[in-house]
Amino acid sequence: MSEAAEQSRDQQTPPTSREVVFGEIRRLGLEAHVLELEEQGFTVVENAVPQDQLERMREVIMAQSAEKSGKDAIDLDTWDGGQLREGCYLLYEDPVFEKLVQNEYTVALMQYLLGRSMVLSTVYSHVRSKGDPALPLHTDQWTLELSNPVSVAVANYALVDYKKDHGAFAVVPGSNHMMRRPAAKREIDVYQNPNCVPLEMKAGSVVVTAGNTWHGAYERKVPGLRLNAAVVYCRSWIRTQELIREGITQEMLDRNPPRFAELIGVNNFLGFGREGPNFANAKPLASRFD
Ligand SMILES: O=C(O)CCC(=O)C(=O)O
Repeated sequence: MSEAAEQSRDQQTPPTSREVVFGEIRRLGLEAHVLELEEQGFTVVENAVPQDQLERMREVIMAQSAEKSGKDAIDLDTWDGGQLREGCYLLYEDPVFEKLVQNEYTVALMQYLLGRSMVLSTVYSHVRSKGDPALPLHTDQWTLELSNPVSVAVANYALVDYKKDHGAFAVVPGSNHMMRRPAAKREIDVYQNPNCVPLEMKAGSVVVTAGNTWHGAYERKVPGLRLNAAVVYCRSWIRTQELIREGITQEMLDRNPPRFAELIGVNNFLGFGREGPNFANAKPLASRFD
């Protein structure tokens, strides 16, 4: 083959997954975050979400939470009326969450952890108010066995400033290496576990956590609300937490880039009916894209 033909063949060859995944990590300057994910099991990216997006997400979550909790209105800074319901199925609540699930920092780190064929599992909000108990340490990998590489990972966006006594995210650095879930009471309780630390981060930051890392949340001890957006991704063969693929509309697909459809899992050939599987749509699962 001539040099030109070889060059042309090379130009036509799609990049491998390794090239795409690490290319994105380098383009976004996330190399140190990848190392941190390996070493600590989590990493924080600051300023991952702009202010206007934060505000819209807070509005939508509070509206859903108030409605489900049977309250007329709830105030972010002053709420002191007890426990409130979570926000969930948020992808279908407002297009602002379509943007969130495609956040380039998160997607780059998630692709590193889960491969490019990963799918979205849930877009959820833990709404913490005064008097809510601490959330015990746990892992998010709900499959029977923990694994490394992981099969599940979560991006927790801080939608307000996080402080320990305001209900901050809690994590045990390095727990990803233990390859087991916390068991004893002293291990599970965020206040009793001596290795558990609060992530005191600014609104707009995201903490990406591997599925085998122990994490939870501290109690909120003051009025007002601690809001997050917990966006979970998993490997394409795992059952998603929310009915993500089932809820998608053509309008949503039309207004987003093709990568969105892949994340939603619409190209996943699993879950077919009488019409049979559509292997043509399963291309993203081919080896160069795993
Ligand atoms: O409320 C929190 O910050 C904890 C969230 C959490 O545990 C999770 O997303 O799995």
